[in-house]
Amino acid sequence: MEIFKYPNEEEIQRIIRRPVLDTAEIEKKVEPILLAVQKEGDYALRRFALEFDNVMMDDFSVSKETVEEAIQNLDPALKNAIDYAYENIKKFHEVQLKVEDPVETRPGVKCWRKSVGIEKVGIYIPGGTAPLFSTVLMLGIPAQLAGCKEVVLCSPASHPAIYYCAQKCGVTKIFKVGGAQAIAAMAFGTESIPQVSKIFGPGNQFVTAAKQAVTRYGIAIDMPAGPSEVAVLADETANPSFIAADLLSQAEHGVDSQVVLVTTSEAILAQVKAEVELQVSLLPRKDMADGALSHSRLVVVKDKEEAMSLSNRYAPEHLILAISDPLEWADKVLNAGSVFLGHYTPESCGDYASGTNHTLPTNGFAKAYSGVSVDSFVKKITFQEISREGLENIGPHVMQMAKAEALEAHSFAVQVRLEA
Ligand code: HSO
Ligand code: ZN
Repeated sequence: MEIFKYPNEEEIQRIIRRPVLDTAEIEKKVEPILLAVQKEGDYALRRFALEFDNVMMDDFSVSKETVEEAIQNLDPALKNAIDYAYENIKKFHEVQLKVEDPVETRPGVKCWRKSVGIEKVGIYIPGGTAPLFSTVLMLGIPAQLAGCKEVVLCSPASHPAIYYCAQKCGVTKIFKVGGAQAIAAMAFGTESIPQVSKIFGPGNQFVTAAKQAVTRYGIAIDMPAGPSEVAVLADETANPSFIAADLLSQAEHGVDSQVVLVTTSEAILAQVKAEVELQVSLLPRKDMADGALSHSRLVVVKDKEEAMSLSNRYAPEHLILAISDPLEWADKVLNAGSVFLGHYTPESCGDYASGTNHTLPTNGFAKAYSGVSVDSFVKKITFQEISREGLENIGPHVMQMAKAEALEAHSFAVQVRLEA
């Protein structure tokens, strides 16, 4: 953990800097995978399964029976926790469905906007060391609420909880395919995997590069992904062991996780450091957390104003305000994916069950991007209806502007009607 005391501008620049990854090598490896899947479909998927994972795959689709059987074996206590989380996430996201009223901008000129679910979407859930079934809820629930007709899930993992969450969210098809080839399959479609219009979900660098690459083919993605991040802003009222646990809960995601403490108290900084060292030794994912901690930053600044300014410049994916007056400072948050207020609001609750979405902008993208919501699964289509009277009101203005842009046909489209 690197410690900064009352950093100057140059040091602040260093604190807020994200690691710059050289993605050229990865992109070079991903490109032929995309092309192969585009050209050869399922055959390429089988070839890659054999080549990368040493498995012969006949059928990638996970049958309803397999899903049912896996769910039968799911621990009832876990099932219950998932049900509880599902309800909260659904409750929170349902509000996002609100319908806008039509607006009559001028008499006889009526405009309105309607959300329409993206018909076909894809969700990718990585395999690896942690089966992120919670991400199935975070993507599946807004897709379900948005009314997406086809929700395809690709994952190399076959954890029963993934299947249970998929079933609850009404995922329409599940495939046991992973990596860049899974992204390619959903982007181009294969004999067995339907083509989708937008792809969501986390993944390793290959998956991320593949998602980025398929945007060139007109496929949308949720957002540019980077390593997970948390910034904790703490005053002297903070509890060092709570904060240490919060920092570690992000650090355990992976060695590249970004973990930052900004505090107004030198004592808190020292206590958090000691607590982190103690708690990390007890973690099963100690190695991963240690890796993340090796580039983590503990910063002490003069006051909360400075702390907030630093946080806004950093634009963290998650921001925890471990301070006595969090609500007063909440309004001063300008850049963050999701904010956790007070001493009893650990990030883990947002990660799993409080209701908010955990798919959030990283890498400073919180300056301009929002986390996933129902909005991410819809298009907003505008409509307008103009009456004869409306056209008499608006028409002359349109003609004036069209002529000034030297677009006579635009002008004539109004004129021909007014003269009719
Ligand atoms: N903290 C992660 C989400 C997650 N945590 C899933 C646990 N499971 C997003 O940054
Ligand atoms: Zn997490």
